[in-house]
Amino acid sequence: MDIENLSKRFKEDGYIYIENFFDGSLMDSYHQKILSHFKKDTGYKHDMTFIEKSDTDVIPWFPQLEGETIFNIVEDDQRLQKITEKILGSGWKSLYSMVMFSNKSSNGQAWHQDCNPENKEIYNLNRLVYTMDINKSTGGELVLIPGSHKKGIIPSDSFGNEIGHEVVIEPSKGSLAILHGHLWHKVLPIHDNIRVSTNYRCVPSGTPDNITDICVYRNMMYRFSDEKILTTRD
Ligand SMILES: O=C(O)CCC(=O)C(=O)O
Ligand SMILES: [Fe+2]
Repeated sequence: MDIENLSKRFKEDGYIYIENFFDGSLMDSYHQKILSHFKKDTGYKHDMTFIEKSDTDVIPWFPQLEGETIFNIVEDDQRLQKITEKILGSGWKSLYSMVMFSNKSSNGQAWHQDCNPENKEIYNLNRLVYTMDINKSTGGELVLIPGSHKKGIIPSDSFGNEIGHEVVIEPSKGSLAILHGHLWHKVLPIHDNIRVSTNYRCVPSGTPDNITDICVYRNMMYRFSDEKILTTRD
């Protein structure tokens, strides 16, 4: 693993994507845990206004907070820690792991930034782990605009559909995607299977823990903690 090159690419593009990073049988164990959790609990955790306005169809689950220790294995992976340290510098810290579950035929996630890009130095990192193959036939591909983490707030709807050069990623089982929290990204609609991804979020030293409380969409800024639309954008 060429850490220098990976971190250079991250600085330029705002993301890195590596296939076959994690062991397939570990991914299978994760996937089984995730499926059995959501068999019991597929109720929505977000309120309906959010789902409608944000066009985001995701049910979160925080397995480590519920004592699912198998999810520590990715967290403790030395290679992952090395890349993270290279990108974020010393003193970075993990926030939590969050599984994101989407039902079949659901909308995916609209264009967004995970946190407010107002201050370039204050951001979170998404470390996404894929426990299943996601591709054109399953739907749910990850779409992003390379370099957009340096471009400030994502254009509002009135700007039109072309907001930059899109890269479509079809994450395979065992792959790792690392995304800067200011990167413009979305998840395409899901076809006839469920979709799962697991996000090990972390932050540079000195970043507030609630950094991702405010999410930026093309039509609004939204605060999760009190389910409030902070600004409507047109
Ligand atoms: O599930 C994915 O592929 C990306 C989800 C996402 O937008 C995020 O974790 O910030
Ligand atoms: Fe995101």
